[in-house]
Amino acid sequence: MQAARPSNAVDAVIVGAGFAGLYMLHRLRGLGLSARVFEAGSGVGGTWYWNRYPGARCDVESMQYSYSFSPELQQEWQWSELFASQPEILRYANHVADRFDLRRDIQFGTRVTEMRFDRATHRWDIRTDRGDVVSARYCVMATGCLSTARVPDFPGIERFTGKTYHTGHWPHEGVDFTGRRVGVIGTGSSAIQAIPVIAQQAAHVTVFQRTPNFSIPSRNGPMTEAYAEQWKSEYPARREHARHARTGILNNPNDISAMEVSDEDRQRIYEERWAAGRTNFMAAFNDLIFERQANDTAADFVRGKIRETVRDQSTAELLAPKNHPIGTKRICVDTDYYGTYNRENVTLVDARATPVTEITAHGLRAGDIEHRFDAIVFATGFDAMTGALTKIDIAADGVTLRQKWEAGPRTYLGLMTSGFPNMFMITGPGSPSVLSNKIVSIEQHVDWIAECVAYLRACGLDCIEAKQSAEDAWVQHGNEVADKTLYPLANSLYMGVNIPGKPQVFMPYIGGVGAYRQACDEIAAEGYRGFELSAQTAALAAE
Ligand code: N01
Repeated sequence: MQAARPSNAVDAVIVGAGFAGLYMLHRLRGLGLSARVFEAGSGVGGTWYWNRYPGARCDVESMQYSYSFSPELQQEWQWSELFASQPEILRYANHVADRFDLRRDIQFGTRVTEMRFDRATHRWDIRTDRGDVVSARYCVMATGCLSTARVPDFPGIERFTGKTYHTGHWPHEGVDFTGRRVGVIGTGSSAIQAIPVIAQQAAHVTVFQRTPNFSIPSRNGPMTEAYAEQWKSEYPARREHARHARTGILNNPNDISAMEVSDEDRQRIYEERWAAGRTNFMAAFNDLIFERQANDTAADFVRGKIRETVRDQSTAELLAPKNHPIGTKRICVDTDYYGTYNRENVTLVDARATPVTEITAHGLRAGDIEHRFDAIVFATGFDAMTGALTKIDIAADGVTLRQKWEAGPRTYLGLMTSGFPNMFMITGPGSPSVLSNKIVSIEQHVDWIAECVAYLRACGLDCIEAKQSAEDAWVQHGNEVADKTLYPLANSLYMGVNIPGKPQVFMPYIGGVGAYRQACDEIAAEGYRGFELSAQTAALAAE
């Protein structure tokens, strides 16, 4: 690889200008470091830049799904709805980029393609698809957990004469489905938000469902001034509380077992949670993700709600999930998802019994039937957690990250992986990431990385690398914690099951955001236990 010219040397390269990359840039600048951000999109916002499908909004309420690092920002920004829509979240990301003058260090429309670590200089050489060659002491992968959209390898896609869309790569100008026959493949969080909105416009929507998901009504509505003020007046305490909560979300947890209460009380509690809406439903009892019997009570309740809502009972039965405990696949939050199946123009197809086998010129084939469409929406998800990292050709000491992670990702704290010094990951596999309020987890990682870099500089050091032994112990700990829960019982993206050939390991850390933060803080306080810290004097002299 051609070496970077000295003028192309920076202290840090950050890959991605989503919520993680933006805050990382702000923190590194605050330490006096030079940094350059490469972003594939033409704007900031990451997941909220790409996922512009109809109905896209966050399922964590806006007062919680927002940065806490700037008291002025969190006091001044006004959210219009309890759960902000994608356009509003994107406006917020743009506001943050402008407010903190971040754009001047971000190069848009540029994808990092290759990274090589040089042991002699303790620096990374980074190449992009635009021909940039940059040298950086540190690389921060702010690449997102759900940024590599995936369309299954259906034969015949190129033959289709209509339009195809992926929810994670939605056209910026929007799509008008008026009068069109639309096929939607997939029933994950994205589809569950998109289907009710597409159905209001399209002539007909046919949904191909392989695995039904549990979904809870969001009960979204306008943000009242009183509600926002209540949050804002207590922000410091509430944010601190969230940082130590299990999911990084204040969700009104009820610290008793579902089996400790009478049937009537349990039903009443579920009814109250259902009426209140949002993912708080899973905090109704403290053992829903640990004990099958407890979990079954919650799953039965939601199945009952589906049967109550959907008039056609064969459709209701198909929509009622039975092959995984509730919450072990990402619980969905919706606006009128189940009710949408009562519309005349919506049909549900069991893609488990009759799988989609090919795309044809005029639609798709599922079982013996050819369904004809003007447009097909792939709501088929992402190569989650590792896809964005392994897509880049990253190597150190002749070993690529793809080779190292061939049998599944291995990290220390989800922050670094041994053998790849000075490369940090934000919300990487092995950290709570997709199981948490992502902004809480992003801020925690960014702060940890910034403090780590400051520590290295204060000590005259320039290199940090996870020790193999520490990584092995963390991976083992992560597996032990996951095995105590019901999560491994589901074929979920957390296990990599949705990608053919991907090793099936439980990727996120499920020990809880608070416990995880405590572990990270203790490790840092003990001089970065489990990491090898060093200085390359020749390299320092050359700087
Ligand atoms: O993707 P998914 P997503 N034939 O992987 C189906 C976050 N998110 O974009 O389950 C037929 O969940 C697949 O079926 P199966 C959130 O973290 C957040 O919806 O593999 N179907 C599944 O139904 C979420 O977890 C928000 O059997 C096929 C669907 O496609 C993550 O993003 C909103 C198929 C993929 O579902 C991903 O959600 C949206 C095939 N060949 C997303 N291949 C909010 O904050 C795949 N499928 C609200």
